[in-house]
Order: sequence, then C-alpha cells, then structure tokens
Amino acid sequence: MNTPQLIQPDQIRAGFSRAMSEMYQTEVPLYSTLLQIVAQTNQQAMAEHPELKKHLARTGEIERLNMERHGAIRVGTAAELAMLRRLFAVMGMVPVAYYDLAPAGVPVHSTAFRAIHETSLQASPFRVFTSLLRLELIEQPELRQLAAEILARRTIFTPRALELIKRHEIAGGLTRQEADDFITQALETFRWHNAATVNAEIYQRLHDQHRLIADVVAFKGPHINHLTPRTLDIDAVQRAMPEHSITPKAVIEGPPARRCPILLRQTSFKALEEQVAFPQANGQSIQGKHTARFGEIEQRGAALTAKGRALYDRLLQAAQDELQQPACEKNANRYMALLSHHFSAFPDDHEAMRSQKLAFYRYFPTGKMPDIELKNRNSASLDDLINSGYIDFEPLVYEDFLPVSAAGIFQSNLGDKARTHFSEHSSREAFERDLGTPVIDELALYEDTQRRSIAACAQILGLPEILSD
Ligand code: OOG
Ligand code: NI
Repeated sequence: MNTPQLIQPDQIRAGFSRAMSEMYQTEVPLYSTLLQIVAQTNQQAMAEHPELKKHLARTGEIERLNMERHGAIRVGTAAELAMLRRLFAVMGMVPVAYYDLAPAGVPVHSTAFRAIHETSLQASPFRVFTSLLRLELIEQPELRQLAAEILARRTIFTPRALELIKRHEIAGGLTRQEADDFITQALETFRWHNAATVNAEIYQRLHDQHRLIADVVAFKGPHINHLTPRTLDIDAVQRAMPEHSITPKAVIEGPPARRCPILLRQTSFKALEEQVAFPQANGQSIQGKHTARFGEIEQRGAALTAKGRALYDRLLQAAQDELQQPACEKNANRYMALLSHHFSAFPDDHEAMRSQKLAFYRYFPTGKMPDIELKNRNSASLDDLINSGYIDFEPLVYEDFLPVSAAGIFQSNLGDKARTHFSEHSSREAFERDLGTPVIDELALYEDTQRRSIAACAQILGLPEILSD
C-alpha cells in the first residue's frame, strides 16, 4: 500500500494566506481597493527606480511581493493562544519575538507567528500578529470575572480543525486532501461574526472598560482585524488613499522616509463601523455597532542588529520626546520634520550601515572566481572579498514588528480615550507559559540567515572559510 504523500507546511501556509486574503476581500471591500492601490504603486515604484527592481530581483523579494501580507488577531485565554500555536505549526509558523503593549496603554501582549528559514519565507512570508488580552489589567474584579467566564464558554476552533491539528502532530504532516480541508476549517476561526455572544448591556460594560476588551470577549471568535499588503512606497500610498475615499491615520509609524529603508513603516485607515446583533433574554436580538476591523499597509526595510535597533529606538524616542505629545493630525508635519531631523544620525547608505554593523545582510558571489593564490589561503576576510569584487551584499528584509508602531496602530483605532497607562510590568514569562513555549529571538534568526549566506559564498568560491568579524 502506498503511504500518501505529506505536503510541505510552506504550501499549506501559502494556500491559507491566499484563502484568508480572498475571505477578507469579501468581508471588507476596502481591503480590495487597498490591494489595487498597493499593486499599482509597486509597479510604478519599480518602473521609476530600475535600481530598486534590480535589488528586489536579486534577493527574490520581487517574487514574494504580491503574496506578502500580515494579519492580526486578538485572543482571550491561554488555552486559545496555545491551540493557535499548534494550528499555526501545521503551516510552518512559529512564534517569533515578544511584544509588550501595556506600556503604551493597550492591555495585551503579543507575538508574531511566521516562517523562519529564508527559503520558507520566500515560499510564503505570511505572518500573523497575535495578541493575548491581559485580563489581569481589567480594574474591576467583577468585570474581570465576568469576562473570564464568557471566554471560558466559547470554542474558537472547529472540531475538524482540532482533529487535523492532532493528525499533523501524530503523522508529522498532512496529505494534500487533509491540507485543503485544514485550510477551510482553520479559516473559520478567523471569520467575522455579525452577532455578539453577549447582550448589549454586557457589551457596553466591557467596551467602557476598554474597547479592546469588548472586541475580544463579546464575539464567537478572534476575527482577523486587518490584512496588510507590503508596498514599496508607503508615502505614495498614503497620498493616494484619500483619492479613493480612504482616510489614513495622520502619521506613518516607524522610521522616516530614507534612501535605504530600515525596519518597518506602517499606516492604517480607521476601523469600520459594523452592524452587530446583540442577543436578548427574550430570544430576539437588537442591532448595535462595533468597530474593530481596519486597513493597514506597510513598507519593509533592512533588519537591524541589536546595535542598529538601539540607535533606532533612541532616535525615535528623541523625536517623540521633542514633540512632547502623541503625534496626531495637528502636529503631523512637525512630527515628520522632527523624525527626519533626528534620523539624520542614522547612516543612510548600505556600505556604512554594513561596516558599522547596524543592519543584517545577505551575501552573494558576484561570479568572479578566485585565483590560485586566494584559493590556497586557509581563510579570507569577508571585507577583502567584497573590496576585491568577489562578493556583493543586499540587506536582509525585516520580517517582524515594532512595539511602538503596533501600539500606534492599535491606538489609532481605539480613540484617545483608550490611552490608559498600565503600571503592570512586562510579563514575558507569563506569555510564554500561556503559549506553551518560549518565543524565538528574532535577532538570532537574521544572524543565522546572514551566516548561511556567507557559508554559501565560501562553498561557491571554493574557499575553506570566510571570516566575517
Ligand atoms: C494589532 C496591531 C499591530 C502591526 O502591524 O503592528 C499590528 C491589532 O490591532 O490587533 O498589526
Ligand atoms: Ni498590522
């Protein structure tokens, strides 16, 4: 008897990401519009900057650009988070990095599920920013208790999805048919439900405590709240949005515009007001409204080393300190000017960023082959090989998120009223306990990819070793 072939998790992830995008386009038509604007802007950016196109072709990013997107969900319990970890594992997605949003006034902490190897990222860079509500940050004990009871009653996964998750764990994978079934079943968890699970009065109490609490607790499942395409020119998309009757948030989160983009720049449009039915004691329901789902776009740049990241954090903080108040409509221009001013201290060419070890790079052989003298050496230095034209480099794209930006995105959809300050300190250990595993250190992943690219150069050039420090 033939054992049925198991299919690659990368393929399941790519299929799921496509299915999710299709579902969200029907759920939120504005997302379709956004996809069109982004596709157009990307075409234009590549046409206007042939250099950019050349770089993207060399790193392979050009192939993943149109399938590149991230989503976000928020869950309410440790059990939900732990099961999500097992669900994402079916698609080769593991939790990377810990983001604490409490200092920024959002009562959640988060991780991002994503693929980690460069070849997997190339097959499908789909990621999901996943937040766990911190019920302990709800001040009123009775409301906290009520929220916990409501959450304990719901199941956010279909029975078949749970079966297939176990099947994957036992068999080490899924067959093509099981994988198709899994995609359909898993999608159910992320679907929008236009009926709340609580009555209007409870919804209001949860909402008054924090809008986010109502969003997590009052529904049947953790509806995907946005899907974000990747653009090559976020400033152009930000300008184009109003022409399509979409109002973006006042400022773009993250670093300012640069010749050599770093990390992540993001902007979003306000959450939609959606009709929701609230069940009543008499068996009928009344109509109300809920705002949760929004649109977002992002531009990704180079992944920074710990040193580069410390410089980024310092310059961002300096710009925000000088502004003295949260960035908003009124001070947007001043904030952008302050940001550019402070970031002039961050080198804006890849030679400098590389030699100062501010960013991670991927190294490529140029095609020039070493002569006998070089071949006979025991080792060669990376810098020498670059200077003599054997090796070239491209920045590694940042695959993760930024807590300050994420808080800004949350806030823009919660209104200023939600700008609470939680004194509770960061709780990474509790998060990892709830998740059931430690989160992966993102810097180690970039380091690995960089190292593998150097090793590949050594092999192609026929050199025993390339020294990179
Ligand atoms: C997540 C907000 C954070 C990002 O791209 O930084 C985020 C949420 O609103 O649930 O998606
Ligand atoms: Ni996002």
